[in-house]
Amino acid sequence: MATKTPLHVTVTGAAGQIGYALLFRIASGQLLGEDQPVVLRLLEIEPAMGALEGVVMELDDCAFPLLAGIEATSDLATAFDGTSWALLVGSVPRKAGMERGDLLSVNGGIFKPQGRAVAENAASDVRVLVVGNPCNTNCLIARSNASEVPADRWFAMTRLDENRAKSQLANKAGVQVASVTNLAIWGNHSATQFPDFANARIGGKAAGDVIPDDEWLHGDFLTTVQKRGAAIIEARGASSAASAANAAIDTVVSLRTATAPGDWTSVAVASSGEYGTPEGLQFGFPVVADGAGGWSVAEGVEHDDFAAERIALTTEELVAERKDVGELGLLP
Ligand code: NAX
Repeated sequence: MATKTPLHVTVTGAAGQIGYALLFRIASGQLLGEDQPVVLRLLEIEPAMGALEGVVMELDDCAFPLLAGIEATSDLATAFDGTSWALLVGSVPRKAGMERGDLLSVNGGIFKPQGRAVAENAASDVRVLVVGNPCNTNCLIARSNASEVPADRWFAMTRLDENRAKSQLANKAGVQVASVTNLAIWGNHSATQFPDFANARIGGKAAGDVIPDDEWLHGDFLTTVQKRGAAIIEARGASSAASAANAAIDTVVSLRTATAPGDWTSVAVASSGEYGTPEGLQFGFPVVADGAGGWSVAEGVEHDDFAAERIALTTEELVAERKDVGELGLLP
């Protein structure tokens, strides 16, 4: 029997498709461990409260031994009260005809107050993972409006891209995906991201030595990973949900447990200027976790001209997004 004090976990957009794939796994212990009871704090907008009620009924019907309570609410203060992990999933996806500025503006309206609500209500050890797109800049908005919460507690999700890239490399090499390590996603979770195949390793060897197909690595591999989200929408008629929920779980587990020696994990963090990245951007880096809640950007990763050009492009996009949301008055 679990004897630990329950930790509160907030999920926003809890009645959405990622929420549906995520909540049951959190309640079963896959997020914080099999000896850690959790209280789920579920945020939705008013029109989705009915659907959320149904999800809560299903959670009840699972009789999860670790689920110590459920709070379903449309009130920000209640949703973030005492929370230790806030998974910000709910956002408004880009619709046909929407310009980037519209998207940033609509979502800024969500993430600015949520940032404040985290600062005012969360537990002192709170960590925040933003999944809702555009996740890097949404995270930047929330973090910038919550200066009481240290910058190193804010994360935006690039792990789905890492997992996609590892799977592509493993399939091409004909090996198990677990043998692919050191796969970093640099920059923005968008089509400009750079999945760094040159520093990836397969069974401990450089990926380029195991897959001696430069044309594929520089071409189809990159575009497949960058456009995987669109390919899933095309095939499924709906965007990635189970794989996104899985990546959110992977991100949290990788941040709270020690990274294997020599390896790293992909997550977008507040840049302190590492690798020449402008300070303060929420930027995808290779990250090493110490197992005690701390993390650092992996040092000494080298890039050739091809990689440097790609990283410059994704950096430019994030700088432009920051400028846009600044002009919209979303950054203090
Ligand atoms: P859904 O549209 O199924 O669910 C979103 C839910 O958020 C809805 O139930 C909606 O009512 C709720 N919501 C909207 N505004 C809210 C607010 N202000 N407060 C609380 N809840 C609110 O989308 P879903 O497929 O679950 O995707 C959620 C987000 O994840 C989207 O922004 C999507 O683009 C993003 N993704 C991010 C990924 C990543 O790797 N970072 C990959 C998957 C996904 O595309």
